[in-house]
Parts: sequence; structure tokens; C-alpha cells
Amino acid sequence: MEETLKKIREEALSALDAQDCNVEEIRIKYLGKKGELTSVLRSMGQLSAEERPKMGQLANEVRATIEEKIASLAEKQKEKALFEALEKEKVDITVPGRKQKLGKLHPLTQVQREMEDIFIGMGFSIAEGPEVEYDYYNFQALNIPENHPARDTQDTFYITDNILLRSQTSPVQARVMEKQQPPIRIISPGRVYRSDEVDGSHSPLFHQLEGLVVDKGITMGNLCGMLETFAKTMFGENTRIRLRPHHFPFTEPSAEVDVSCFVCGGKGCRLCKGEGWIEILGAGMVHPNVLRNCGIDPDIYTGFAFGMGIERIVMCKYGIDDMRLLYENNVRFLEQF
Ligand code: 2U9
Repeated sequence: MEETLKKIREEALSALDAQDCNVEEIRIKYLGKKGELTSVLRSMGQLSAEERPKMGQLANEVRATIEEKIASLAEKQKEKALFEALEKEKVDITVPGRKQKLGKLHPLTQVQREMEDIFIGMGFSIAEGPEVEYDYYNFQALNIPENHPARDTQDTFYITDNILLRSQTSPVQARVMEKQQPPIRIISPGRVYRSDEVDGSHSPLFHQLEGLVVDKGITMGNLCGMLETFAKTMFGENTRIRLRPHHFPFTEPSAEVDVSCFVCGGKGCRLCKGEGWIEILGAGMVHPNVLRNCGIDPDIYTGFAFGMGIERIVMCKYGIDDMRLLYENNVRFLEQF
């Protein structure tokens, strides 16, 4: 039995010495329940009473030696695996990073926000309302008569007889007036819809920013002062404005408003088509009928209103000659702004 135990020790140790040996397999083979050492221990009963303690001690020593070797080998293998993993997963922190492509706001949104900031700076608040609107708020409340061309189905998208896609953001302001007595100082930016064929200067969906001020004693002088401040902040300190008489059903008197060309300063160039002036908005004193329709007494209060297309401002500001470019989502075009 002594020989067998020594042989087991020798064989187990030399198996453990082999490179990349399977430690667990060797443990099971020699020390497992059905292992070689265990079966020797089981046959100890056959030994004499003298031999039994000697062989018992030797068997324990053999077990301890094999267990020690297994433990140290397992530790070494674990270290090796860790080292290999660290080598493989090494990160070179000195390699320059990959540049992340940053998105940006669409030029229409950038300009809308710029305009909003200017008006907020002058004490206006932003008002919003539905894009699917009643015919009443879009037309009737705004003094637009039954036979007005804008009310034709050729010009406006009707959903039912009295519901439509708003063709201007004015209904937002009519709704505010209905709910709130003056002083009112609001702008209403947003999407509007008109049944137009797409071309370089038309789109069935475009954006407007309208404004409304109603209070006691509001005059055309207040309108001009406010417009001049807007134009100078938006287009540069040297910008001048001029008003040309016009007609809108919702304002009286009404005017179309030009700004002096911010490229040539008024001398005439490609942008202003030699005119020296660029038309950017319409404005006027709110028609007494509109004030009355919305529950405001025109004998006590007066107000001014204005409206502009945001696409037009973006196109002037960046010299864009075709409106379709603003809707095509061509990244190479949009990246420029
Ligand atoms: C209320 C009363 C009056 C808003 C106004 C204009 C003049 C105007 C056009 C500019 C280019 C529309 O985008 S465009 O086609 N708008 O010329 N808009 S005054 O007047 C209002 C608004 C609300 C209650």
C-alpha cells in the first residue's frame, strides 16, 4: 500500500507539472469520491492494526501534498488568465478620440428663436394655439368677409365646412383677446397652411410670426418704434424701415413694411434686386371690428398687429434663393447654418 500511495503522489504531481494541465480533472482523478486515493483509503480496513496508522498518516500527507500543489497551480492559472485578459483588453488612452458629429437646429428654428428673443426682450409673451382651427377664428373673427379669396377651398385646406388648417397664426391672437382683457402684448409663431403649389417661393406649409399689442392709447407711432427696434436688432444697427400703405381686412390703416437692404445698405444689389429695400412684413392698427368680435371695446382700447413669414426672413438673412431647400433635409445644405 505504501508503494501505491507514493505512486499516486508521483503520478498526480507529474500530471500537475504538465503545461496547461486540467487541474480539476486531475483533482477528480486522484482526490475525487471515486478517485485513486479515496479507493486506497477505503481498503485500509484490510491492514493490520500496526500498519493502519502509518498508512493513514502517509495517505494524509499524500492528499495534503497534492491539494497544496493543486491550490498553488489554480492560483497561478487564475493570475495567468487575468494577465492575458488585461493584455488583450488594453486601452490606449493616448489614441486621439473619434470626433462626434454634432447636430444643430434647423435654420428656420434658429431664426424663429432669434426673433422670439428680440420680442421677449421688448416685453412680449409667446402665445400658442391649434393648427387645426375653426373657420370662425381663422376668418370671421378677423373681419375676413365671406367672399374673400382666402376663404376659397383653392386657397385654404378645409377639413369640414367649418374646420380648417389655419392659414395664419392670427386665430391664436383672437383666442387670447377673447379670454384676456388688455394690456395684451403677445407674439404667435408657428406653422400655417395654404393650398399653394410648391415652387421656389411657395409651400403649402410655412411658418409665420405674428404679433399683437392692445392697450389704452396704442398708436401707429408705437408700431413704428417697435418695428424699427426689431429691424435694427435683427438686421443691424444701421437698418431703416419704411411703410407703404396697403389693405388687410383685420387692420386699418394697414401697411407693408420694408427694411433697408442689409447687404448694400440701400444702394441696390442682387439681394434687394436693385431696390435698396426688402419687404419683410405686414402690419397695421387692429380693425375695430376685430377688437369688438373678440370682446374688447374699441372705444376704450386700440392696438397694432403685424405678421411676417419666417421662411422669407431666413432666405433674406442667408441669401437663399429657393424655399424648397429649407424642407429637403439635405444635411450638406443644413450644415452651413
Ligand atoms: C389679430 C388682428 C390682426 C396680423 C397681420 C399681417 C399684417 C401680414 C402676412 C405677412 C407675410 C402674412 O406670412 S405672410 O404671408 N401678414 O401682412 N398680419 S397684420 O394681424 C392681426 C393678427 C391678429 C387679432
